[in-house]
Amino acid sequence: MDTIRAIIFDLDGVICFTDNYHYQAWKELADAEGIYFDEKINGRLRGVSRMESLDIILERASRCYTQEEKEQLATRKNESYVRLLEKMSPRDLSDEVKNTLDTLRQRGYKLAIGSSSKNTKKILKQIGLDGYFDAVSDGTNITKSKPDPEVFIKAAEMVEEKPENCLVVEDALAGIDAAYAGGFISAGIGDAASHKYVTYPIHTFSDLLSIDKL
Ligand code: B16
Ligand code: MG
Repeated sequence: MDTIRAIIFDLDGVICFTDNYHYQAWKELADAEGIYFDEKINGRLRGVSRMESLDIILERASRCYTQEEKEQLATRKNESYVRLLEKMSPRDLSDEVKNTLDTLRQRGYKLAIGSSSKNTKKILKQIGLDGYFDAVSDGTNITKSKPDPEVFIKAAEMVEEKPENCLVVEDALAGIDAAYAGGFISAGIGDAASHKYVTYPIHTFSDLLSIDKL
């Protein structure tokens, strides 16, 4: 097996949790448009880009939306979501996550973010991790979102490591698909722990410290 030199973390669902804010913002939009939306459908949006999330929500719509209307809806949702993100603070970063990151850094690993979110830098700032990571690859520097491996490949390039020397940590099935497609070793938490392609299923974030290769 290859040596791990860098760890690439998904953001939402791994480092912090913004699911509920996504839910509130999509729900407000869906209600205004008269489209059925619930928490189960929200679960399908995990790790998926903003426009692909909108397409999932519009599966329940009673009419077709033009591309221009879809872009307006996505903008409206994002404006609500960004307002909700203002509520986040360093209290939204758990001691478990922060202590684990610090220990991995002390062990000499390069630490990077690989997130589909275009709001990654804002979220990192809100939770007090602005400038913490060696590299941030996110929705602003990719053309294809997960399950395409682009976001992780860009992160590996930023830290100057090959995919086989990087561990990807993910909570979304699409994220493990992306890691596998890119030739990365992976650790899966939550839903992602039972993915057939996950290398290391983990129960809680600090379990990373017990992975034999780390
Ligand atoms: P935005 P991750 C993902 O973040 C979220 O899980 C997903 O629900 C969201 O649609 C996506 O970011 C895009 O977010 O609208 O902020 O660009 O899990 O890849 O860190
Ligand atoms: Mg995620």
